[in-house]
Amino acid sequence: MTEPDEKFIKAKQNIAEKGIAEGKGTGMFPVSRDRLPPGQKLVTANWPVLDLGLRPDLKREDFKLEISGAAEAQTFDWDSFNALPQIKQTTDLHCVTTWSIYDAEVEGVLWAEFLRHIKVHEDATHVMFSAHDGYTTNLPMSELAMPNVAIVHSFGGKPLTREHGGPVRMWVPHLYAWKGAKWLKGIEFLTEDRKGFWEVRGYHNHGDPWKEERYS
Ligand SMILES: Nc1nc2c(c(=O)[nH]1)N[C@H]1C(S)=C(S)[C@@H](COP(=O)(O)O)O[C@H]1N2
Ligand SMILES: [Mo]
Repeated sequence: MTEPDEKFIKAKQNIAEKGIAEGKGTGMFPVSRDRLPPGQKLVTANWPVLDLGLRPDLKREDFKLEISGAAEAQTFDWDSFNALPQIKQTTDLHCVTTWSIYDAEVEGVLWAEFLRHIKVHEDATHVMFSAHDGYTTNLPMSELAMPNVAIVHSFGGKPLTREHGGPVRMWVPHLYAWKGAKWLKGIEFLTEDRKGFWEVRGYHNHGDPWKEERYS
C-alpha cells in the first residue's frame, strides 16, 4: 500500500469524535458525546429506582391531581386526566447520582398541552410539584416550556410501576431526574421561586446535566 488507508482513518476518527462507552453483548458500542452528559454512565440493564424509600401504593382509580396557587383551583382524576390529548415519546433520563438511561418510552400529556386545560395566572413564574411521599421539587415556568416535559403514566407501553412513580409522575428529561416528581399529587403555581426537597439540601436549583449543575 502506498497511500494511507483513508477508510480506516475515517472510521477511527469517527470513534474518537463520538467516544466509546461500555455496551451490552460482545462488543462496545459507540455512544455519542453529544448524548451522554459529562460524568454520567450509561445503564443498559434495568432502569434504576431512586427515591426517599417511601413508595406509596396508589391505583389509577384513586388518582387526584390538584392545581393550586397562582392558578384557578382545579382537580383532575384519572378519567379527566386520561381524557386530555396523549403523546408517546422516547427520551433519555439522567440522574445526578451518575446513571443515565437511553430511549425511555413514556406516554402521557405534554406540559404545553396540559397548560391549555388549566388557567394559570399571569404573574405565575415558578411551579412546585408535590408527591404522595412528601417529596417536592421546584421548576421555573421557562424550564417547563422546554420540549418533552410531560406528565406521564406509562413506560415501555405499560402503566408506570409503583417504584417508578405510578400512577402518574412528572417527566423533565432535559434536567436531572430529581426534577421529575414520582407519585404526583399537586401542582402549585408560584409568583416567586421556592426550593423543593433536594434543592434545600444542597442540590442545584436548576440541575442541567450538560452543565453538571449537581450541587449548589
Ligand atoms: N416523589 C418522589 N419523586 C422523585 C424522587 C423521590 O424521592 N420522591 N426521587 C427523584 C430522583 S432523585 C430520581 S433520580 C428519580 C428516579 O426515578 P426512578 O426511581 O423512576 O428511576 O425520581 C425523582 N422523583
Ligand atoms: Mo436522582
